[in-house]
Amino acid sequence: MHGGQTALALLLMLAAGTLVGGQQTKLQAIECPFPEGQSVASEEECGKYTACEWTDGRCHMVDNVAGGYVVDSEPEDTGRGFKVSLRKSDPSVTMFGHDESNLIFEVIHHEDYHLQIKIYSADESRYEVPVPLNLPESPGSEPKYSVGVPALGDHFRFNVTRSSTGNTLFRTAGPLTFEDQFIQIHTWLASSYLYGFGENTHLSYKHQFEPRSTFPIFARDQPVGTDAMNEYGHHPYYMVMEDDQGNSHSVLLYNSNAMEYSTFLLDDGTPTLTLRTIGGILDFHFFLGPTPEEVNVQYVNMVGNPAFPPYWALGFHLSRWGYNSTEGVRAARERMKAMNIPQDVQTLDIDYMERQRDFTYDPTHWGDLPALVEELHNDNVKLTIILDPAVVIDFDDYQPSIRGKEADAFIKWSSLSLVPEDQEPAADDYMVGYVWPDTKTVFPDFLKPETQEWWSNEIKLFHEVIKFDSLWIDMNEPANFGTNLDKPFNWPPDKEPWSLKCPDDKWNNPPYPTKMVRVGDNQSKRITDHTICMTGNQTDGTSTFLHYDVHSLYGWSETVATHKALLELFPGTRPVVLSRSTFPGSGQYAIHWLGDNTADWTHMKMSIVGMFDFTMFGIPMVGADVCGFFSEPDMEMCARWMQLGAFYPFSRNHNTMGTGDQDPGMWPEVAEISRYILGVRYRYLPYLYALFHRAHMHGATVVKPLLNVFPDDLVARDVDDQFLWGNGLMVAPVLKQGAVSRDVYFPQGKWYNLLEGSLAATGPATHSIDAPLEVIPLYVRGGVILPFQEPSINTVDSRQNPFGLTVALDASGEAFGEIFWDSGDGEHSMGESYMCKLQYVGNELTSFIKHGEDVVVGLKFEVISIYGASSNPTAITVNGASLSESDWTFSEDVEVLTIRLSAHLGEPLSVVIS
Ligand code: MIG
Repeated sequence: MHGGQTALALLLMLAAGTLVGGQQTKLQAIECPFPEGQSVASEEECGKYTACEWTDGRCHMVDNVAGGYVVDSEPEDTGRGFKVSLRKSDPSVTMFGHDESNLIFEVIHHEDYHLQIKIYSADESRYEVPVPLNLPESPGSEPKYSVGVPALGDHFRFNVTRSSTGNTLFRTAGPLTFEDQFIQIHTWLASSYLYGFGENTHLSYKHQFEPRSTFPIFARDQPVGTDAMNEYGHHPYYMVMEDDQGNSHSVLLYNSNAMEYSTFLLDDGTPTLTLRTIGGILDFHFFLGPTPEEVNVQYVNMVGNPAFPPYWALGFHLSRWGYNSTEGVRAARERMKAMNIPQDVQTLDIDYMERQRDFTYDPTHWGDLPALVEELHNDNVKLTIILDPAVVIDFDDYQPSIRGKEADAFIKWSSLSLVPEDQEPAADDYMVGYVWPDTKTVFPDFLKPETQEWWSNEIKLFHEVIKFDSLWIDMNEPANFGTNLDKPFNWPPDKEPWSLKCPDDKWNNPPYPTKMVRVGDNQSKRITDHTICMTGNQTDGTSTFLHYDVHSLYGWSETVATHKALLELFPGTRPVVLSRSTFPGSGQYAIHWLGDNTADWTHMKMSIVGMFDFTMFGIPMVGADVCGFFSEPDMEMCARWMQLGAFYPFSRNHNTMGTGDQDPGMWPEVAEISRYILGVRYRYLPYLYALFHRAHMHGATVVKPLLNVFPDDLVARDVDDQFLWGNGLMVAPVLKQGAVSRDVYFPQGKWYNLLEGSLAATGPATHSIDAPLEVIPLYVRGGVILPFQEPSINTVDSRQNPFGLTVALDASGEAFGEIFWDSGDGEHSMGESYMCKLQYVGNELTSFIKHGEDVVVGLKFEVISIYGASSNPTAITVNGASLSESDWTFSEDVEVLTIRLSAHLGEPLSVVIS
């Protein structure tokens, strides 16, 4: 803040006044949430809740005067913001009881574009998310916002306003509800351009408001589907584009309890959002951008910039569940090699394990696994293996569990009285469940330092047996089979039925279980379904947590532990941890796949939305199971999916057991298409790598929705069947069965066909584009220089190849780009990396080397293609020397000038065209 100014400068006193009758009528759309869902809505049901009112055939929340809080103090300057006390207006008005009578509303100023608002109990301390955030030590000096609250004695509401435009970013509607296990707040939204929240089964990137749409958030082993479901990760984070200019803000509700959000229109058409959580506090972070890209960067900087993937991880990954033997893997590898399809990573699923126990391999079908690993490594292919978190309760013979028990590494029942009578004595007071192995399991508490050490040690020991390069951590929601049911679906038939059964108490059966109990495969209709009981105790060594609160942090904590373990095992490298469950901050350590999809065209389309969502969440290294996990794709679908998947940042073909092989070598057509399109991917990996460098250093996005690059283009805001790599390469996959063309939207500017160089469109425009099976429409944007390298069968080889530049000129004949290069792995440092800026201005292409000439010794530019070149030059010089006419070709029909040269990357480049 300005010198001398107090933190109260952020405060805008709202005019006194309560809602008048007419306004309240409009708020009838603020529905009263029934634990069983709206299907039970009736006057009688409504009458059970004093916080609800039945009017005109609707059950809605009572108004703010009756149901909310009153401002109970003058604003107090905290130096970093201000706070006011709140008091519940009428203690008899409640949903489920246990209302907090006294709250604190606190505004904390962080950066000029970043403020935090907390609403918490004045009387008791409640759970707050223990995951660290990057917050500045001293605040910015010129906040771009103000926060409005009413004066002492008035009914509490608040709003957040963007100062430059007056746009209202947040403006509470109706009452705030703050009970022990039910917290609810509603806000008007600046527009219906709402994006984000997850991990959910979103059919479109932009959210729907009509009809009302409600999604739960809580980590859950829930495959992809088309209903509104909560899936593996927990990301209560959204963005709104406020106005036609593209001013945007985002909001994180930093809360890890089970929650849900609901989007709907008030009766007057105002887009509105309801947020409900069943624990913790309200802790909001607002980011004011103002562009969507800046919003993204600001958020990602706070939760932690994404990990920098090693170069090889950007290559193609091949995986399946059910190779069933080393021979199965060899057969797939042979198909890849026979067809010359690039591959950098081979992945093994749980079928490599003996009896599906971590840190073992099956001696019968996988007996020569160490030899297979050597074969892969000789081919420069890396190995990823899967680990599940749960370990068997065989405390006599299975060393990892024996050592785990010594370290006291597992989640315990929160009270001895909860330990089931039939629990094996050797399992002490650990919570026992059942997953893939044929005996019961316990669940490591990865929050605990001792558990992290134990895990790291097991990983180290197993690496002495199998020389894996990276780890895939699955089932970390955590998943448990058959919870609350008679027995798990895979329970050994010869054994007495058994399952983990959660007690009937307020944690395992909360009064408001959220919509999650009614969606997806939730057989017991409880929040504990398919996971462990909420009455588990966890600890980070300092505080004790109930699993109820930290459930959604399980995957995050396993990710942190696994990342640490890999760093200890491979010091100075960039660990690759592929995690199914994620939380804000996971992107610093994890890459992510979008879970169990189906070989289905709708799921193929949804994967683009999933990529956009995880870009927002700060986990840009993301992709879906190419060709689908469940069920079998036909040749056409797998070909189309390989084309799309070639542009997922994390590009992996994977499928479930019991289905046919679907690696790209399985169909001659798919093999040919894959060889070609992965060749295009490998060709432009230097560009993708530079984007990941920017993501890691600055929090920039890698895959971008069109709206990130063209925020004032209203059409672009709805486009989620096309995407960009950076701001330069646009991908428009075919997503419909039988289609041999598609409509492509070209935003403002010139767009060239990526590989042919011909002008495809001058936007904004929509064109129908031919796309027979072997074609995926790809474009480069005028104004951009894409570095490339000739492709090879893997990145070890391709990294040795000559470089080239795709120079796509904009309307003024200019283009810009950069190259980032280093060893492709290891701790990232300026000293050991090369960076050059490229520009094409006034018919001259110039490189400006920032650092690292030594890093690119031996690498040369050998070809430069200029798209949009107007005529055949009369002369070209490279670093002062004239080229002979045979060194370039100009194609008049497509206006492409191709120059062959030989110039070291380590020397400044100047190409003058006259
Ligand atoms: O319950 O390890 O999402 O990718 O192939 C299934 C077997 C367990 C779920 C993962 C999937 C993996 C599968 N796993």
